[in-house]
Amino acid sequence: MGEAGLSNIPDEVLVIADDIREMRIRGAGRIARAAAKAMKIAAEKYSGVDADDFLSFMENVSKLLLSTRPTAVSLPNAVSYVMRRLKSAKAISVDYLRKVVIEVADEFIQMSNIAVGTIGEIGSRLIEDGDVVLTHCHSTAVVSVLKKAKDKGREFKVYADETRPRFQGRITYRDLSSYGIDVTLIPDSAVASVMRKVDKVFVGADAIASNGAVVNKIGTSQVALVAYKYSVPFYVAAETYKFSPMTLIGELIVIEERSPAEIVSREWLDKHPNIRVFNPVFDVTPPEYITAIITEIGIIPPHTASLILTEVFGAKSYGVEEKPVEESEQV
Ligand code: RUB
Repeated sequence: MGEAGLSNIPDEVLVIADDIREMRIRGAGRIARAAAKAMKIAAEKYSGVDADDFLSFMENVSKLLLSTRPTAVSLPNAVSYVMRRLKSAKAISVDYLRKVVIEVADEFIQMSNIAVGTIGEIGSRLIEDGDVVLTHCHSTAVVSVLKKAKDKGREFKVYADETRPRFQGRITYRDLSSYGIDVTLIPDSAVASVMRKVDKVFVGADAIASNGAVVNKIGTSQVALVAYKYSVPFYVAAETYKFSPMTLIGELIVIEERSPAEIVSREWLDKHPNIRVFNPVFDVTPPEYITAIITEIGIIPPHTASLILTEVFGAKSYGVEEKPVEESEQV
């Protein structure tokens, strides 16, 4: 977005957008809640009086938030959750529209937090005494499952892989160990060698396509492949707003690529200017490798993802303009 579009966006909103882009706010669920919070702040701080101007201001805020990271579908889903209700509200006054944004943003945040708690409750039922669990990256939904299992007194151990290059596995380690869960950090390269001791794998999701494929942190599909080879159940814990409605109409999920400096240091890059680095930060796990997806509305097999999409988002909610075919093509 050009400077003009940013000029009247409040600093707090710009800071949230930057925090998402630079991964100080990360993880699909937190990104979605932060986006909703940013929209609420934007509405609260808006000082104009014209309802149409308010709408274009909120469109600009949406564009800014959507430009931060491309993969986690929770972000556009959160933004359109608010924008859809704003657009369908009667433009009585800016005060009224502001109230709509604030209420709907709060509603999304609350719904999201409840979903994570419900997934924890449902997912914890899959953990049995003596289980050894493996997880990849840092997922609030997976942490919720494991903490809930601990609350219920289940005795289990966790392997958290490091998740290079950004080491989100260390966040998982800290979260779980501070909760009294028996957790061991392993390098990503040790996944195959520990898998024979593992009973269940749990990972989160950034996006779920209508065919049940799961997009999550780079390395997830390798973990899934190894789990499949050793017949270890592979569970995905994901709120329903991680399902991508646009995949139902053929849109692909964009896999974010980040700076080479996340893989090797800037100094090293300067010394080796011709080095080529590829840093995709998510990958796609096909539905064949996924045992089940744990959502807040129940545990579903991956191939039923399209039903969740039509159930939760409604058949006509994908933002596709309805157009008849040209007259000459009509039958
Ligand atoms: C985070 C990541 C997480 C999912 C699910 O990637 O891939 O596994 O977002 O997390 P990044 P949650 O660190 O690049 O944002 O369950 O917290 O939504």
